[in-house]
Amino acid sequence: MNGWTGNILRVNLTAKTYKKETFSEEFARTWVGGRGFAVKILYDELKPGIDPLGPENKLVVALGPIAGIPAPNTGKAVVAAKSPLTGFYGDGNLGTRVSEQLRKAGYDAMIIEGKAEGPTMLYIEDDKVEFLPAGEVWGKGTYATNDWIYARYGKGVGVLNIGQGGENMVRYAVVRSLEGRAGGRPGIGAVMGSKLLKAIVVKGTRPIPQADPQAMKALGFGDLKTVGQTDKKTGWSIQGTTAVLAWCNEVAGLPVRNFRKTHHADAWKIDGERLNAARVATYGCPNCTMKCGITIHDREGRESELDYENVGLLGSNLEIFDLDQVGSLNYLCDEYGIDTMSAGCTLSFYADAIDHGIVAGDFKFGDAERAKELLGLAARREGKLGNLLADGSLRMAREFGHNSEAYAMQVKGLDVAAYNCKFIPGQALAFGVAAIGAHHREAWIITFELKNTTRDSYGPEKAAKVIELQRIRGGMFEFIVACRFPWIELGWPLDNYPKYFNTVTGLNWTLDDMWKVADRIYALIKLHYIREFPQASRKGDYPPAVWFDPSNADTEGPIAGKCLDMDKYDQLLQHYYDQRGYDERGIPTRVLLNKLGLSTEAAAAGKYAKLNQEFR
Ligand code: PTT
Ligand code: SF4
Repeated sequence: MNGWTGNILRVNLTAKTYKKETFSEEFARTWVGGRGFAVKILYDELKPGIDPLGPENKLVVALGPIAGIPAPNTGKAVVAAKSPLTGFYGDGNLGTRVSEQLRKAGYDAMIIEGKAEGPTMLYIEDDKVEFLPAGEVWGKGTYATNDWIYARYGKGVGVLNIGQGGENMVRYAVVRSLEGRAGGRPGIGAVMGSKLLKAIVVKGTRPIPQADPQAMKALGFGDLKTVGQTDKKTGWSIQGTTAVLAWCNEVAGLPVRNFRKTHHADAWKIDGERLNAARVATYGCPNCTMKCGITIHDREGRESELDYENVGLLGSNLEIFDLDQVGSLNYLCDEYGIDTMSAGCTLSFYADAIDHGIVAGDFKFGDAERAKELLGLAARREGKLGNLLADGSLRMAREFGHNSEAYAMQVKGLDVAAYNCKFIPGQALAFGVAAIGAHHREAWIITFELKNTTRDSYGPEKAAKVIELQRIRGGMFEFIVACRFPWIELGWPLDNYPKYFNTVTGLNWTLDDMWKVADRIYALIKLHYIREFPQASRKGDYPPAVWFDPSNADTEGPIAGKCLDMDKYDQLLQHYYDQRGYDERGIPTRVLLNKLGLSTEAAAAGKYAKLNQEFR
């Protein structure tokens, strides 16, 4: 089977066993890889209602047909499991050498089951799998763990590891890799921790099967060069993702003070220009010629890599405008292995709740030193406060009561990315209907919306754009598995991706074929959600209530007096459902599921509780 190794590695930590399983060509063409493989495997193999932090949950690491191939930005992998934060399918995409090494070892994915007896590191080299003790680094952060691994195996191996956050099952713990990469925002690191799995190390020595390796080599290396030259011409990686901060501030789309405000006079102190001026090094994922990881020295003199989401949610949203202090908070999140975005939203929610007199506490917006202590409490689950913080903003709000859930900035339990949608309806919809909760990965419509449409329109064109972007960003890039930045930041044509795909697989797919797979994946993630939450209604597809609250509107600036309109959002959501072929509750119809080849799943979905009577 060209383009795929045709194998999945299944490891059972309880029994210390492993086996190589094969998959069919039909499975490969239906789900392709990455997110597609992960959602299908988890949907089929997890019983509904299982504890995400129990041994029944499974961790999937999945790659796609172009992952690890020398071609633009293919050094990525998808990590997935049932999420301890949201309670249904969750995943993330991170830069790692695992992409190339696992495929060279002969696998397109691995499934990790059960729970180890004690802290464990998995070492995979081609057909061999070793279960090694990791007690020496249990309790240590991700940097020390990485160093420990490199000292044993050298820097060429693929590594996925967790810090104290994962070990202590912080619900938003991430998986770390390389020096500055992290992924799996919905708590995939906590799932690793629940299995006492400290690290996975992979080394492969075989060629990745390809239909036309010579053609791919010429195409891939040529395009890597062109992407690098284009990046130099545009200068995108000078500021990387943080270039967007100044713009968000200008258009009143920046999160400030738990998203209460949309811009701030001091935002320039933490923008991309300042970051570039403070740069001490540049890092990137494998197979990338537009490396965007910018590090600075934090307040304590450590190297910390900052992206926009980190600066927006640990900086402006906490009203911390000292770049080196934002660097410190970011460093701690990386060291503990917890998601900077949910950590930022959880801390800002806590400060907001104190500010509103809902709870007593000593944390105020702008207090970077206390924020550092709180991150430590969360990562160690220390005391009542540490445990509350470790469970994330939604659970904290439910504990605090007093309608504070309205300003816990999350959708389906996953905290929103750093775009303040107080008056940006299309991006608010993108958060509302993102497959795994409020992740900007799924549809980043904000620039299109503010540059090409009327800001206060809730028309069908915005729903159409969200679907288009979901197919590309949450779909194609997540199942062929490659970084989307060449396309989004440098305008690298999308047509190149079917070209890479066809060259390695020998197939003849168009972008339309890609969209069909994307729609299938979205429908199955939705079924996973509905299976876990049978009472779910369209209300689950709403962004945080505070964005609809006129009393929360800005009092000055470009959107003074404005906020989202509930009735109009409802219409926009209906446009989205209509265009997707979902019913008015946001459930894919039986007709659509049959069309997507999901009739077996449709039949099974009909069994679940309320769906039984109402599924159409
Ligand atoms: C991603 C999310 C992001 S998205 C950021 S910054 W971004 C945060 N990074 C964190 C971090 O760092 N440390 C930490 N402890 N927590 C962090 N949480 C946040 O995690 C990421 C880049 C970026 S930087 C983005 S947008 C793009 N994301 C891609 C994607 O999702 N898919 C894809 N095919 N290509 C992408 N390219 C870009 O990759 P999650 P990374 Mg991450 C340190 O995974 O769970 O989706 O969360 O992957 O390798 O670090 O690269 O302004
Ligand atoms: Fe990684 Fe950035 Fe390169 Fe994408 S552009 S592959 S995130 S270094």
